[in-house]
Amino acid sequence: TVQPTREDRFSFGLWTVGWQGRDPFGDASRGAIDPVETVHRLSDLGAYGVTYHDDDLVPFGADEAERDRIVQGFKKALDETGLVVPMATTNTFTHPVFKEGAFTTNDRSVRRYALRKIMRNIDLAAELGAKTYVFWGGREGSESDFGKDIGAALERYREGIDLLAQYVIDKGYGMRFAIEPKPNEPRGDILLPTVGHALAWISTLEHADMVGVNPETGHEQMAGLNYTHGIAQALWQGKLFHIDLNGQSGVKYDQDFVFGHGNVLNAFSTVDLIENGLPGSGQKYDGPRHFDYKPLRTEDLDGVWASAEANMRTYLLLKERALAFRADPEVQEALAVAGVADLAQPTLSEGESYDDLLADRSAFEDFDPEAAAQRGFGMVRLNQLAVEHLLGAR
Ligand code: 3MF
Ligand code: MG
Ligand code: MG
Ligand code: MG
Repeated sequence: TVQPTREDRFSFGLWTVGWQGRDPFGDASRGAIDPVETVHRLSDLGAYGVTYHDDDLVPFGADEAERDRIVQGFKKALDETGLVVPMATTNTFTHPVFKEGAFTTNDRSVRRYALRKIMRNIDLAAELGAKTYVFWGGREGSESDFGKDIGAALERYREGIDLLAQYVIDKGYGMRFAIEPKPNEPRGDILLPTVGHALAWISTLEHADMVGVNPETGHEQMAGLNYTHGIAQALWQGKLFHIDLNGQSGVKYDQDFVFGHGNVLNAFSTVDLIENGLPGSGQKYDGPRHFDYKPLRTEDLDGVWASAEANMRTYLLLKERALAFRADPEVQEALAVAGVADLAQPTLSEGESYDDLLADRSAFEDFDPEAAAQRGFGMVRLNQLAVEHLLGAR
């Protein structure tokens, strides 16, 4: 069935359906949507969660009384619908104060202001029950290789995230952090541009254990990378804390299409990985299926809600196909021919040392590389079976 339910754990950012279509060349093509309406509409469509940036919910610069009024209204909508807030994040990119960065701007006073803005929203996120706090450093970067000391920037990023992690620990909020990599846009180059860069940097943190990643489909594909591989590595390292699903068509601007509208074969392997996990280690992602997309600028408000539904339908259709693919005996046979499960077997036997390997003549002296090179792995057939399942031909 392609009817989304709460058990599917689909979530959307307020900023996704709320995008008014403003782009670098054009004005807004739609009006604003009240977050309270978004909560109700998402609930009606079968989503289970809603996420937000501080400024999506409470406009930047609103006074305390206004903030309080908006938050109470939002909470009431959550209570009425049963929608949850699994994740929250901070806008440290829209206001021009952040034009040179937030955690990593050369201006120390802005770095201090950014930390305060984030701490303020972390308090609210805790109150709303968010378990994951995302950091997308859209303005952390540069257009000039001479205008930024990259080492110092990475230090300041580390200082900031470690400080916030300590804050969350001291407050007992029980939250985890997820860094969202992106190669570029809006900055010419953004720091922590890919999942790999982020994972390497996270390992230097004082509170590395509570920091993972939030990979976005389009962001990895903008760098020409394989999203499924990226989330697989994060999962394998125990760092896949959250995901941003959407569509992207190759190395271009950040398209934020509906999930699957773009590289649909990679979307298929993404859903296969999320739903079936890593077969070798049994590791499986168990967080929200979060969509970070933008309804096309061509759509009216009805089109906005139809596009939200499209993300969930595509996901559920791909899930159906992924289960059928795995259950198909011909696929299982093709997987065996390819030797996919064999890779889970360690290269050395239990207790075997490198001395044993050196003594094993069958591994080298008597090994016939020419004969081994004759093997066909049948990867094209396997891929074709995937395509045929994807197209509903099997
Ligand atoms: C930008 C993004 C961001 C992040 C968000 C945190 C505005 O390309 O993807 O959305 O996802 O800031 O979740
Ligand atoms: Mg994005
Ligand atoms: Mg994107
Ligand atoms: Mg995103």
